[in-house]
Amino acid sequence: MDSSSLQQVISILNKHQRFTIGCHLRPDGDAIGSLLALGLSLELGGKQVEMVLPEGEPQTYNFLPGFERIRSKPTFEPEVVISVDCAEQTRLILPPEVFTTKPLFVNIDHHISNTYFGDVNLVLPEAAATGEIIYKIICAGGFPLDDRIALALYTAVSTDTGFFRFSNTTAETLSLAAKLVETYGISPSQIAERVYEEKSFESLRLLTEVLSTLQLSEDRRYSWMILTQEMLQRYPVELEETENFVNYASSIRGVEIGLFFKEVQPQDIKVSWRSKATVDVSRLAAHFGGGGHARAAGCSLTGPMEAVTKEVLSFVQQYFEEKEKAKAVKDVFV
Ligand SMILES: [Mn+2]
Repeated sequence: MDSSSLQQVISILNKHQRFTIGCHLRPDGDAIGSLLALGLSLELGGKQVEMVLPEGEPQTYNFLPGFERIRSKPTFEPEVVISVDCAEQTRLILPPEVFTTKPLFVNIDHHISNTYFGDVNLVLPEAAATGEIIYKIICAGGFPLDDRIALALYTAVSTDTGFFRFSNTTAETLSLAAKLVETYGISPSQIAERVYEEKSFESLRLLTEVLSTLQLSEDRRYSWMILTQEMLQRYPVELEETENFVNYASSIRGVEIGLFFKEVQPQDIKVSWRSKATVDVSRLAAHFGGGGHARAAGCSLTGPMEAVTKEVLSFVQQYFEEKEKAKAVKDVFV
């Protein structure tokens, strides 16, 4: 645990008055939850805060108190800009004008691939969610915590752990969740229902199309699916609603890597990677300029779907072949 940067962040939050907070492109529950938890806590402590998401907030999280306070444009000049849950500056969706007065730049995140782009960086890859780090800051710094903030934190932590199913779920994660439920009356079933179980009809129809593209490699070690612009035109849904589709590919028994190729714009293919305990997909995604976590990562490639899938799949195939070879060498010598 990086206690010196934790203390540094706390003293910055105490010392300054005006904060602008932003998070990553296409924000998920952890990004929105962390943004709101930190923003509302600072505000409750008497600070001036602007939470900014320029491209329109994902409506999945509109039940969170304070959601209506998120602005699409910044209106003031901050002393401090804080990025939450964002691994690299290019993915931060704050407009450039928030940096005109050269504010102090604070980077709070848990992605192992974080590029330490801030003036101060609090990056804890062992944290299951950035929400967990925000909670640490609030507790260690004695910042206010109320029902609204607790709900934002619970949403951050529960969504980034797949509702406490993923391998990043630790005793610390569960005790944080328990504390929030016990003290602030949060209903885990209500949040799970709202965020996880409630789906649109169109997104389920789209899922049937995506599942019909499901393929399995010859060695049955990796599996993949695709989503084309044409499918999206038939069933127009927010891309965030397709976020969990990739889990079907990785859920196949024996499969070590699941891949999902999404044509988010013509020629712009986003690739989601999921793995089980044996493969660190953040390293494979990094080969294509992406990143993320060991079990969940992403990258983007430009080109037609067919060329992109071919390139990525042959890289994955090669990865497994080299792994086999290395294992064979070890078996001979050990
Ligand atoms: Mn996160």
